[in-house]
Amino acid sequence: MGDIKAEPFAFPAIPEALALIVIDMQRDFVEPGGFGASLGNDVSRIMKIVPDVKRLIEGFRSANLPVIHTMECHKPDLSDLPPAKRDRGNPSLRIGDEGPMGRILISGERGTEILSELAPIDGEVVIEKPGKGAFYATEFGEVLKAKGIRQLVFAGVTTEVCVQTTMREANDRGYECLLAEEATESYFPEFKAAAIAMIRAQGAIVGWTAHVDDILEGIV
Ligand code: TIU
Repeated sequence: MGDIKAEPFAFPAIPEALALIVIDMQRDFVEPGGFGASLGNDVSRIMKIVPDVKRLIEGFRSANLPVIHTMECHKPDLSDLPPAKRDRGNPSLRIGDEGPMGRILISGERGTEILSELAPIDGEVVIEKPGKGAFYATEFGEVLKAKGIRQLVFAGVTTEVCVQTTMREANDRGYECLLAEEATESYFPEFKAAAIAMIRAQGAIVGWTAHVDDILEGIV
């Protein structure tokens, strides 16, 4: 392992410091009847990245590098759901309401699960987060510190909401962040393109971006 071909310049991968962070690949964002659909979004766009996310997960597992999953979800009693979040977006179903896949974005419900194709395996950390960013009100920062992880490769959804929020939180905490372009998606193609452009602008001001093939080639 060494440099990974990336934009705006090569990403200096360090094997003992690198981990894959898979953000919120949950049924609620991908399948009809979930939270993403309740906000009026075309969720079919998201399903198309599943094979690339899967390739990336399998590559990290084969290279014996950590894979950490996150889930956006709330406690059944909604004690970690600020009214400002519940009231937002004028959705047909609000967080905590009963939908076709159980209660929307609630821990333990069917719709809140990670897609079965991308399910965590034994030993992989799963971070349940009430916010868009993975550091807020979670053990994520402590887990990274305990494992000596300082470089984060990001996959998951949505690019400009939970992925970008977490990348920005990580960047400010001193982590080097690399976004896998084909393994992330937005409900809005123009937002994905803008997020990728702004992350790597100004000399990687928030981080790097790279193609999945180049990341997989770089981690062997
Ligand atoms: N709505 C949207 O684009 N995203 C979210 O609400 N959460 C995540 O990005 N996971």
